[in-house]
Amino acid sequence: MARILITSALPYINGIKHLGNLVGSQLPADLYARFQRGRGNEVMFICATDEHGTPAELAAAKAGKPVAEYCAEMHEVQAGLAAGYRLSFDHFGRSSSQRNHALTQHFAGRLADAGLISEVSEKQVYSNADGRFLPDRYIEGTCPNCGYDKARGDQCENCTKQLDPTDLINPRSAISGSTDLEVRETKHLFLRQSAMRDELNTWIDSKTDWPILTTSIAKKWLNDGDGLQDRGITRDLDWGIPVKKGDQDWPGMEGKVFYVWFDAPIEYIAATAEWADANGLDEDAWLRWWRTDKGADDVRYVEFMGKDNVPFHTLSFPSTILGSGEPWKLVDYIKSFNYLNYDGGQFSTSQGRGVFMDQALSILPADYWRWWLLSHAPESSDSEFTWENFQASVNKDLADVLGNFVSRITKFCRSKFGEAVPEGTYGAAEEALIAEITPRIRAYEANMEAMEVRKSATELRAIWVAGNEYLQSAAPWSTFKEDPAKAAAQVRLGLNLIRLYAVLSAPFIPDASAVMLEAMKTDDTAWPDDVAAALDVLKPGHAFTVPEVMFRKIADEERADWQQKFAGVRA
Ligand code: B3M
Ligand code: ZN
Repeated sequence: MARILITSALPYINGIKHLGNLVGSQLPADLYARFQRGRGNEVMFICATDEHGTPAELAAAKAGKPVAEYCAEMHEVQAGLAAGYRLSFDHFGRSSSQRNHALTQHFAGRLADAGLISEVSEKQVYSNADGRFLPDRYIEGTCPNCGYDKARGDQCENCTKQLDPTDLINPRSAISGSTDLEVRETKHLFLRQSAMRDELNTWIDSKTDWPILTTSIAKKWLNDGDGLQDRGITRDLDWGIPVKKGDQDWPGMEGKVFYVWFDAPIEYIAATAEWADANGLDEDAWLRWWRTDKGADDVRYVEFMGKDNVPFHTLSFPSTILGSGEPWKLVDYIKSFNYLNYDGGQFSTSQGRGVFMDQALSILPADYWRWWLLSHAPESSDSEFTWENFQASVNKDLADVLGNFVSRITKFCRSKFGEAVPEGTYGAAEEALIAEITPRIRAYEANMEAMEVRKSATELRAIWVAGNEYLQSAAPWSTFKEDPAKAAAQVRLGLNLIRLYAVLSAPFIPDASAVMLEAMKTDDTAWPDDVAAALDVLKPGHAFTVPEVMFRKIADEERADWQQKFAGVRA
């Protein structure tokens, strides 16, 4: 039995996420976690809300709530939606937890003791009207390069020129619009990543099984231009983890907090400690997942994220881990995703464009979305959500193939043999089907193990289709007239196929899998290492029930209605 640690990129606390966010990390991570549990491996599946940084403060201000209260409420909203999509985290933590405070301050202390922290004085823009320092992206003004009047302090989105806030003409606060700004001296801590360049290069070079997309991004940041830069890890914000060296104050850092990207990846570890706390377990229960001197040396650690998060996970977070000088687990494999686009444009949380996690669940159950998103995951390139494609895929794969198969087999058996598996000896046609799906099941396993999401969906769909085609050609309703015994064998195979489909399909469509197991009145979910044996689990006489229709079809009218309803910007 293997031990597999899985983390998904932490969704920012502000706002309900759209389907593009969901398929870009949490959902494929859940697919992999469910598969590995189904194979009998020990899994620790971790995620959390990413609760610090300016976006959290601004969202709370917009909601007219104290930021701590806003984050607590939004954490519950996001946890509820995760449950709605059956995301089977072992723990869904909070980066504002006391565990993360302590661990982040611990790592900062270790990095300081290792001489990897420098103190840098820098000029920052202070807004008197807002009573706060403004991060670069919250300063707007006219671009000196192209004259665009909504250029931001870090970049002009019109001509893409990299900017400093002091480059902007007529700068103003993006929060209040106030021009009452002044440049103030402030001191911040920098992580001396430049000192770790060789160590990071050696570590990245050791990752020979990583996708090219992942290693090329890492190597670019490591070696292009001036190479890996030192990075600010503190901010002048009120909401965040206070800057401390372990449990000691950090002279000169009073009133400052750690930068959100410094503390967020550490929450992967802290959330595992939160899991132990929530389950009344001791420190070793979580350390055995994260410390190679406490039993984590046999753990395989896999991270799931969008490609824009790759630099932080291949450079910044490993810098923190390696720089600490302590034997914390480093990631073994990173699965990163491109973007899901929406009906010819972009999904956008800030602009409220696309279908959001709560809206999707309000029109159809989780399995419909899980199946479509995973079978169209933006793996090697961006992919496109269109309502037509969604309707066609759901109606065909789920309703016409899988749902129809389950319904026809169970209803026909009930009509001729009652609600129990009939006697029957498999013949050539049944052996042929077993021979056809066996290599497909092995290919399905291999693709799931390799986190090839779309290829896995293709194999699973083909296994459903093979059963349907067998049913079509066997036609037990016709066979029954001449040879009821042969029809009985055909139906026994069909009922056993339903159980097998439940086991194989569970990572993709867990609710439908549960319905099929319930109908087959079995809790035998052993993985089909031996396919023939797997198709003989439900013995003659085993009772079953006919399930309700598992998947309804999407009608053209409702698809058109949804297309219209979600065309614009979310209110
Ligand atoms: N919340 C960025 C994002 O949602 C950030 C991920 C943190 S993972 C430690 O894209
Ligand atoms: Zn410009």
